[in-house]
Amino acid sequence: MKSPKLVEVDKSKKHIYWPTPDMKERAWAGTDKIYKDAAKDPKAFWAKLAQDGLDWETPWKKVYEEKPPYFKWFLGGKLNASYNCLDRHLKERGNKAAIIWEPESPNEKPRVLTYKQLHREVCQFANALKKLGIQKGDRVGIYLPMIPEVIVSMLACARIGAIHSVVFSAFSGESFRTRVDDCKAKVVITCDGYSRRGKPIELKKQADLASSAKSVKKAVIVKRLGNNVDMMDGRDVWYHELIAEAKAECKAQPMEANSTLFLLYTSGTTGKPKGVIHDTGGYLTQAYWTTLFDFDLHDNDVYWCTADIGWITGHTYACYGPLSVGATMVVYEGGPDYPDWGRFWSIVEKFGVSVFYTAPTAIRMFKKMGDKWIKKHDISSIRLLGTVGEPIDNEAWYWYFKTIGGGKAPVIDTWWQTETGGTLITALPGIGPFIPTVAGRPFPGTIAEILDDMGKPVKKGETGYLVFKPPFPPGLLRGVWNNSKKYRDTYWSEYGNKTYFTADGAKWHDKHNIRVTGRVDDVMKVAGHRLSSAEVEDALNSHPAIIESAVVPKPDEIRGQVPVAFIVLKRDIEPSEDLQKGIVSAVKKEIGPTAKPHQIIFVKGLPKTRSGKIMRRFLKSILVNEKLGDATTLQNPAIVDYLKEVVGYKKK
Ligand code: 6R9
Repeated sequence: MKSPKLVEVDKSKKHIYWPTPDMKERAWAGTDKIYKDAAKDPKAFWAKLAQDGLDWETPWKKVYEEKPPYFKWFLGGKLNASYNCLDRHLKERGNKAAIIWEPESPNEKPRVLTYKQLHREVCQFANALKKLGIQKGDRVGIYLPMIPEVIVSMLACARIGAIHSVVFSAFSGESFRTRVDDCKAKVVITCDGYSRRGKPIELKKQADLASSAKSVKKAVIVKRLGNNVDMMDGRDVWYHELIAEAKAECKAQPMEANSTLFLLYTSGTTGKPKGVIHDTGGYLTQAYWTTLFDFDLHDNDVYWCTADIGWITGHTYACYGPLSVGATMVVYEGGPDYPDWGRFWSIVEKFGVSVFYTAPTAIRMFKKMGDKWIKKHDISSIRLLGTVGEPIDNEAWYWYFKTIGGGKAPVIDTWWQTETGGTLITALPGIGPFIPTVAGRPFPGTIAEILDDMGKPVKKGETGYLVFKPPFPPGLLRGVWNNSKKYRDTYWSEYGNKTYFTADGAKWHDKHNIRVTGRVDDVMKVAGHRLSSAEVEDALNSHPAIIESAVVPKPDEIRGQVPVAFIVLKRDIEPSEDLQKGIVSAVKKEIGPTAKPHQIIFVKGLPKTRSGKIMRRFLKSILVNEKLGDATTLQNPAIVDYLKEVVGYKKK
């Protein structure tokens, strides 16, 4: 295949690449007529996609309905997500590999599950869950590393109409417990342990914190590491024993399109993570079509999304999306640097990966480690590259395009959020253009706008707030578990209840294409993972030596941003190195390693408004030597000079 062509350099000196004729030809979406047609009647457009892409048990009665800030798609229609990911492929693709699983250790053999085999195991585990008392609508907490059983567990829940809540396995046991408590999970699924960079992690021990929650009746344990674990009588059961005695047929439960498929907890601006609710029909429609269009998947592709299943990217693009289109996907258990920095590229070579989807933080890391790791492997099978998680900078974009893609694979920069369920702004591979740092166009049938403070659309080149207008994308969240106030306040209050607020800044690069500049609230992106100031502050403030704290992001070359903590100690406590270490490890224990403050600055006070709100933006600016805004609204303006001195602020 020929390279995408660099045809123009526009006024902003950005290089603009367009797809080659053969890219256009192979693409599911190859002309921009699709945007025009979709814009004419977005509801009809999505209805056609839902019909063409998915198998429905019962047709819907109404395509779309709005009761702001709530909305529904495909009302009355019934379908099952697990059926759409498995059963319907059996006839034509039964023996095609659904999952190629690569274990952490290169010495351990990969495991391939065909669609038939995956279907069988999902049915067995679904039957087992039923036996354990799980019914339609019940919640199941999943706390597993990247092993096939995590996908089996999700699909088994979906099959019987249970709602899964997956928690990232590198989060602490406390984090898992909080989420299990919030959704009152009846069953939790975890494993004995797993290995990370060759070191054993005893996951069951951490999971026990959640298994002892009042709502939990049973804990299912997958045997992965083979370490000794204490099994609690009457509560803990082995996964393999359940599977061994379960029947291999289990009818998929038809679910109303708007019934909840899963919850995924994510950070917001307030302390407790919120359980984002995703529905079945709308979510799956968007997952299916964005996977097909964005990555232009065909039957001979080997697709690899490197995201962990604990994030939305893992849910949509390492489970529901690729499986609903019948793709072959690689699932890798370990990290990018184990046993060395060539690991990802050895996997690409080994399985002939053709579509590779990762995050800017990983791209920057690979770039830093040097091209020698890449040169050791033949990665010429790659024909398309994806990126997600944060804005990608020019240098990282070019490095990715040239070194990983060999200058022939387009870089598909996909903007989206946990809340949007699937990608919403991206260039499509058969349509383009591909412009470094510019995510691209709103997906066909979705309506994005960029507004100023007053709610007016901004002019080209001006930065504003990215929002979406009705009809809302079918994959958009349907609520926050147990907290409709949070749902309204977070997403539907900035510009009223008919405008979805993303909390991202953005600008129009040209008439169609959007450049997303990043978050505008107190949520940071640490190595692509969302983390709120409030969450880390909560963890800090529970430390006995701390009175109060403020956490702000600082730019970091590799991780994008890292948290820095300003801490006020109790009166009689002196700062010390030991105390610092103790504080860092307390945060790690409470939340997990991503949340670890990179730097701790002990101060005697924090900048506050008259109503007592901490003004984090002052701390942020002081940290990066930025010009400071108006300090007159502060309760304690003198604190600013003091903080400048402590931090070593240079500019005026
Ligand atoms: C999928 C995911 C969402 C936030 C989002 C934005 C940032 C994601 C991006 C991007 C610029 C991209 N973000 N993709 N910014 N360009 N291609 O990352 O979900 O973890 O919920 O984070 O990530 O700030 O608001 P989530």
